[in-house]
Amino acid sequence: MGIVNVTPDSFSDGGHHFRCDAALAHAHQLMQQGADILDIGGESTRPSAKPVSVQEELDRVMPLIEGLRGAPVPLSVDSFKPEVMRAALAAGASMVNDINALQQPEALASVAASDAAVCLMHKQGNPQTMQAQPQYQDVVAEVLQFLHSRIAAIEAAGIARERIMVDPGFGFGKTLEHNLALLRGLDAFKELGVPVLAGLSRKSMLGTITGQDVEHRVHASVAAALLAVQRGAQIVRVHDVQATVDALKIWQAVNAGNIFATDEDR
Ligand code: 7PM
Repeated sequence: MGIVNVTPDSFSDGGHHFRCDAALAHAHQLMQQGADILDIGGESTRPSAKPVSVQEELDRVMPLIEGLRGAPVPLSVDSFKPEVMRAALAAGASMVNDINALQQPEALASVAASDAAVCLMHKQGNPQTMQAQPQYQDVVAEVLQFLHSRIAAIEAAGIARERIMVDPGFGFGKTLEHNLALLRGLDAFKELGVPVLAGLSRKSMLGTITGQDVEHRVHASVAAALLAVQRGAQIVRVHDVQATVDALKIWQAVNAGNIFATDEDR
């Protein structure tokens, strides 16, 4: 899953039209590099980010979704706002990536009224405060428990299991130790019986470990994506599609000749 952010800090200067053209070109580049899904977002979840109005988010995201209509890969809308979900799905997006895991009733209803897929992500707290003091007794068990209960609620709302994927939400109310425990224990999420998505790309946990700033976390991100896939992630949400695809091709080539690999590994 290739990340396409349409925020003023992602494609700076040049005004709205320039930003949209640049994002569209970026989306095409990611598809060429092998992205199987595009995740299109108009609001930064960065802790210090200013909240964006529904209208502003629509203005950012909709031209891109309309411009990508007919693209050969599914389009995911990265939003927790029901209005943005509905508009994006009506314009051809086929997946919702909601960092709130459809806990807002209107968001749940918006997806239920469509036939779109949905990614349910775990977070502790909200983006403004979540990194202040994350606390868990057993982070893997608690995140699993949350995702279990969200899957149940969402199935009860009439959304078939086949449409659901889950995400432990790396960096969302988690310390470095919590993030590492989740990555180490990612295999456990298979028990949920739906695909697992992992988002580690360029995250601050990688900066903490390597000492690299956000512009220089490509290598760490590729390593993290590969480790996540080895532990059962079916989808990795990444900025650096080419580098990640190359790494995964090597992994797949090695696995293809491994008589001990399970079908799942392939
Ligand atoms: C600042 C802080 C900017 C954090 C951007 C971010 C995920 C996601 C994000 C994830 C799913 C980033 C994050 N992360 N959606 N949206 N899973 N499903 O690094 O891990 O992209 S925003």
